[in-house]
Amino acid sequence: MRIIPPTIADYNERALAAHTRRFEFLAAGLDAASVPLAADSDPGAAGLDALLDRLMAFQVAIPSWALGAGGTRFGRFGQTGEPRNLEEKIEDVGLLHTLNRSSGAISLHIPWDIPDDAARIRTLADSFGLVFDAMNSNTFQDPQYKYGSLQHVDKSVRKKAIEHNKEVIRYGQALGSKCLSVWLADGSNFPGQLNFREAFQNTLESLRDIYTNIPEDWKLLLEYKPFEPNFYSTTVADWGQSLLYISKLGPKAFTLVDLGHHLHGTNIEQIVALLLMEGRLGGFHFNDSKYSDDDLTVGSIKPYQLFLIFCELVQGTDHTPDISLMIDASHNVKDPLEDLLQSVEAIMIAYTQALLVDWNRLRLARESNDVVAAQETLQDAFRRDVRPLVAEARYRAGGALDPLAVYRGESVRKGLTTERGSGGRATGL
Ligand SMILES: [Mn+2]
Repeated sequence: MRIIPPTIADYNERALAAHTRRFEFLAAGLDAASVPLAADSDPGAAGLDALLDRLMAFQVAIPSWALGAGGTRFGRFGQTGEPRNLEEKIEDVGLLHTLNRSSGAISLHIPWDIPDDAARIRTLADSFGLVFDAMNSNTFQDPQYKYGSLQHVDKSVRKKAIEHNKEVIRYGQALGSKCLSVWLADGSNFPGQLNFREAFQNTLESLRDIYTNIPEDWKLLLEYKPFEPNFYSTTVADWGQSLLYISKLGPKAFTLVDLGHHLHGTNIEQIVALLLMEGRLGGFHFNDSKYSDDDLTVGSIKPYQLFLIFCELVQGTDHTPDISLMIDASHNVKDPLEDLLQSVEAIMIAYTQALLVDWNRLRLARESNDVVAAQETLQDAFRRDVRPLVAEARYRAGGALDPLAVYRGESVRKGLTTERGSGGRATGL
């Protein structure tokens, strides 16, 4: 199912007058305060236009495993019209991108989404304006990985996991990806089960073997997670451990931060700041959580944390560091495509708010230890309703002023169900 530009234009036309009122009101306020971003933007662009250009250029990758219903340990409630193969997953991401113009990349997971005919898959993705973001390997499902993969005490199991990662790189090269993303379930459930030092050394040796196969213009991203599926120790448990591995690997290795992979109360924005400072932040997995790795819709629980993370991302000399940004969420009770539209919108809002922080005022407040002014400065930006700016950027890029309204108005899920049936199940966990 495709949504064609004239359909979007129809919806936009009906919403335009109300949108223009809201946008012009907000823009007038921004002019008065002068958009802080203007200082280091393209000199030819006015402040507001430069801001909108940044929003239009900003893209978030959609993972191929997020297009069907997720599940819990207790049950899974399937979604009708789920994509039955990689082609249909690409069509779904294409649909999202057509609506919001900010979902222009797809991230594949091997072996769930093997591109048998890479040339054909690339052509299909290209027809939607999609590129291939990070390739994700999987060394946690095969029965041989019961006691770990890259850390395994048996060299033949380590070898199998290494070869799998090399295969994922080859698939990625055929698709034009530039990045291998590694998350390991390796660890232990009980004290005594694992020799921590040997597990680390085995993992490092395995990663080194994989690293020698990383092409020159590629990155290797190493994701960390404190617990689950193992509940006593995890072999890449936190950002310090990830940084330790990648520092030993070389300049093409980077840490990946998944928002759900932290213990309660962890200051994620500080981790982001330090990894950026060291030039070792390579990727991001966006989601939200109340308790742990809940994989809920981005911005649904802790939008202020998301904003503070974007404040770190946009600070410094480079507003758009070359990092891989992806949503990594699971949809148990929502239509996955609606959930993804909400997640991308939340990311765009946090990004816009961060761009609107008065960084000069914040610096002065910090330098004079004016704690109140520092907090006020950040919250001035956070409490601003920037949705008309995000909508305007989407509109200028050819997308829908209100993507969800078009999605629902066009009964997309019903259309997908008619096309694909109601019994299908997308590959994934
Ligand atoms: Mn993740």
